Amino acid sequence: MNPYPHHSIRKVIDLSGAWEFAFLGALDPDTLNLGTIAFTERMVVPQAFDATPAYAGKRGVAVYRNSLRIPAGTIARLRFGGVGMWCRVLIDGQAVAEHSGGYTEFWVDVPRSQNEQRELLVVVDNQFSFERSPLQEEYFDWYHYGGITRPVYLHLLPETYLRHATVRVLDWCTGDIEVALDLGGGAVESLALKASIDSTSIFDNQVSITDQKAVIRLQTPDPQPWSPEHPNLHTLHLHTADDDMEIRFGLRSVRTHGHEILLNDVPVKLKGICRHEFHPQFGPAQPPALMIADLQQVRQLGANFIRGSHYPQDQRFLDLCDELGFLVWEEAIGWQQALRHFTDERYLAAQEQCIDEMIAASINHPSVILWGILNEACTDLPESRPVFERLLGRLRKLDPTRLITYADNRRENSLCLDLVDVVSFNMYPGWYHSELEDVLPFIRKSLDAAHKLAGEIRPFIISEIGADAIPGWHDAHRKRWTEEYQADLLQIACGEMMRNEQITGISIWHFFDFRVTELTQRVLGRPRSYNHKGLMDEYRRPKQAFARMKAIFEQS
Ligand code: ADA
Repeated sequence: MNPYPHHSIRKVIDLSGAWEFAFLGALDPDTLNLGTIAFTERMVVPQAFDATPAYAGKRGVAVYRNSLRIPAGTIARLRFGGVGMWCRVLIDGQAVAEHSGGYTEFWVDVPRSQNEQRELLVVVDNQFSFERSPLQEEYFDWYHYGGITRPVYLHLLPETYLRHATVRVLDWCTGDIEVALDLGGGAVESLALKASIDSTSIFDNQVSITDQKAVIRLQTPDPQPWSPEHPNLHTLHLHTADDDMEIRFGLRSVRTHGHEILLNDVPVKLKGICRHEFHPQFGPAQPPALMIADLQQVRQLGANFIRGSHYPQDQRFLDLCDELGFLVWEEAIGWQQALRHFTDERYLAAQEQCIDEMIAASINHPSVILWGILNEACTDLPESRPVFERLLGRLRKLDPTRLITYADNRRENSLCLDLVDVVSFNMYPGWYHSELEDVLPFIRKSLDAAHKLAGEIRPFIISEIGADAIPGWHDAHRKRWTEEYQADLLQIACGEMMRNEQITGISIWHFFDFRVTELTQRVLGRPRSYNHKGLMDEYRRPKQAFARMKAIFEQS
């Protein structure tokens, strides 16, 4: 199951499998003597090495080794789906790239050589270091794993190749689209290009190229709109003399109207969950079987919406959401950022890179309807507003076709709510404060605040609400930590969401229980070092709340 874009002419080698591996311990990756490493072990790619028994809980430097066979003098690039948390890539002992931020896709150019047998080394570091990995810190409320956690592919390329293509839907009814092409390799002034949609040839012409870019307009034959009910996908096949690229796209529009989100001009209620990429045996390196199993259970829940919290998603998961008709909120990484982050230019540059990489990878997924940033940052402080203007502005500039939002927990004290298309509040009445009887008034007060602060009526999402429940803990008192209390609280929240037309949606925190940080000041509220706000336990065994929410979501 390879992520789109696909290729039928271009040679692409999937490097998934058991790579040579060595764990070197907690040292500085700049002090490595790579020539002395004994690769006595194996580690599967993709996998989080610290989700395996031998390295559970370990933090340090690991080195992966693989060999590449590249015809002499050929241009080649490596496509990494994601490496946690920092990595340095070396070819034949020469450092060619570094990357931090474990949840975004990145490409590495392989230096050309007359040798056909090449050595690939990936030095990975899962130690927290603001220097090396400013986007991931130990205080976040999820466990940060290390390793090559998403697939790696080797692309063998012609002198001029198709580097990236964006499909922009101009009219979801007529199927009128615009395709923006980026070329790589040798500069050209024109390119012989063929294009077909769903195997019908619709373009065969010379395209003029400026600065390695070109834009063409195409008409989808037999246009079929994409929607959750009918997730019709069209396949665009681009073809040059010696390269090709196959992209899928969906004919749909998403916009707001007052408190409504309109999908193809029809109001949609977002009934969903927040989902980390996590499993006890794989960490964030979710096998396709797990992705499909999770989506089966999203469907069983009667949900149509997934907030990919709190970082860019695996492209294969988004491909499945496209095919199965789920609506997705995808966000750049963030967790309770403070002023020390917002006054650090390196941090802000790293956030911009995360946004750029997220949008470059996900721009063609019809399932993604919302872009987000910076979960629960300090939006009550004036200094945060320019940062939100800068990063939200970047989202808008890179993709004016989708809605933008962010999850705010400053709520009535927020200074940034007028900057988004959709106002989203995280709230925990009845859990961290107040009691069950306060949940409904709190939701209604929050909605009023959102309307006042946003300057006008906008769609409003409860982007997080929930309660911890220890799996299997039932008690006549029905108090905190019981499955009953969690279900009682969520029943109030989801019932209000369904009844109140000014609440456009909900993403319950959380789909399943998941491992969190082991920092003392946090872990004392997290039995077993787990966050137990899941509707299911970490092995996806439903708690009482699952059935209770299903009954509510399935109401018309
Ligand atoms: C916050 C945060 C989540 C999680 C949640 C909780 O809203 O966004 O990641 O930590 O609280 O369980 O307390």
